[in-house]
Amino acid sequence: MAELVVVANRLPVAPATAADGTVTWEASPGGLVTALTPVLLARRGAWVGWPGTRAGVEGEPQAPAEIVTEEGLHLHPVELDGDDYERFYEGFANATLWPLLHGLIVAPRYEGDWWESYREVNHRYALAAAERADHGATVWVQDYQLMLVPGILRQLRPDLTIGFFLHIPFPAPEIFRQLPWREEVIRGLLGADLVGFHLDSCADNFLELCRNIPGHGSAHTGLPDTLEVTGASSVRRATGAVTAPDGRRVRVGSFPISIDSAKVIERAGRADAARVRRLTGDPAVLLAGVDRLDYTKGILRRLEAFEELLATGALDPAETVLVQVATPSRERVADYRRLRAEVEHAVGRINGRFAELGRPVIHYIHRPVAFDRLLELYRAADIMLVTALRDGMNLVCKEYVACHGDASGALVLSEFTGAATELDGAHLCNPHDIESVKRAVMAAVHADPADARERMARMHAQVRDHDVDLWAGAFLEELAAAHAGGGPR
Ligand code: ADQ
Repeated sequence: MAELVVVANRLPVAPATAADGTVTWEASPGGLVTALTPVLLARRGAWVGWPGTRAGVEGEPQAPAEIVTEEGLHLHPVELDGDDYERFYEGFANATLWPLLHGLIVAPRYEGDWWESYREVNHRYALAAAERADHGATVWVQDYQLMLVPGILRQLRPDLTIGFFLHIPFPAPEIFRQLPWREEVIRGLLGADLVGFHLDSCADNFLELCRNIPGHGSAHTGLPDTLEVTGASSVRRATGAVTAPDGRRVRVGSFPISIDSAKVIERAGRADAARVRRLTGDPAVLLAGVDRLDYTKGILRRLEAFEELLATGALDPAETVLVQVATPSRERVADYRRLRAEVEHAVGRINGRFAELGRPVIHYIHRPVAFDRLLELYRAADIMLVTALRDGMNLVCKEYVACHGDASGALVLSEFTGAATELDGAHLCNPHDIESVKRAVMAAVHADPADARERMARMHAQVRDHDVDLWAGAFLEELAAAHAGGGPR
């Protein structure tokens, strides 16, 4: 039995099938697992999540009941079959909640059978966590796929300390209130002792929503009591608290996530940036974009801004290259298929207009890329373009900044990313406004070298000093205090 259980949509593993058909489950590294591994090992931890293959689907490897990683982490697969995958994952999580919580960039779909599947699958995750958790254990639930889990767990296991962290934005209450099942989702979240967001603004949106839960009298909710910011650190603590329908005080706070900064800095030191510059034809200006191919990331508008800068001669097509890595994502969801077609159409059009033989102006990669290859690209890029229309935090810009400890490079950053509240040396832009994106790119191109170095050095220090360990530690510490003490300190 575990003292600490992490519940996340995915387990940090992926199946690898050898030539003879044997399947092994290999660790898929990421910031979250890196940060949580030491605490999980120290606290007889367990991780509950979906292994990434659909149960009962021919040709997809089936996970065993438990996977123990090389480091000794105990992983407990939750099964999703083909129907669950379509209705819970692609449907309610990614075609209802994802667009709703990102503020309606595309229209959310409200389908009753997706919601039924979401409830049912959330029960499954909660039961799996309840089975693994020791008496009085801590359970940390991650993200929008599992917003009902804290409430279900609270009913199953009142002895637990339960935390919830949302990795994506939380919108203004009037947007969230569109959701036909809003009361149940809010009640689900209020099963936690602590509900965490990246930003104060998201925590405030949630508090505001809770003050006016439709169908609940104000007697059931409380006003936020304090607005507390600890020290100069960007790891903030409880911004407020609300009273759950069962009378418990639930703390609400903001905890901006980060990356494994030391590891990225160390590996970036070995990255062969010259290789990337050579392969892209040694351009005078190398721009880069690295995103999941998702409509929240603003890739299309970014390409259009680049096209206009080439067309007007602000950027010289003979001297400028953009590398756009767009990782395949949610490819069966209609809005993602449409986006891919639009992005690839734009890449073709722009290369058709401006490329020469052997010299495309855009190098487009639609595949996962090994992390060391990404680091090479980050190291090589003169300007990183992070122009998301909305993004909870955005780790790509933090990875880029971590790679520029020598103070080279520049960051063009959307003001609608969480990271914009922390990386104050970026050239900020409004990604909905193509002129603003163009202005930010040209400001980065023409920046005074001393100013550019000072900006990057400031951002590098921020990311170096605020890593994902600090984030995880701050959340878990606040969670323990919330369980012990109720409302904000
Ligand atoms: P994402 O939307 O996935 O995360 P982001 O924070 O930028 O966005 O993280 C992407 C990660 O994937 C980065 O670590 C990046 O290196 C990696 N990656 C991107 N393309 C890749 C490729 N082709 N090959 C390999 N790796 C690739 C969600 C929220 C964010 C929030 C994070 C963490 O949407 O706002 O910052 O969770 O909370």
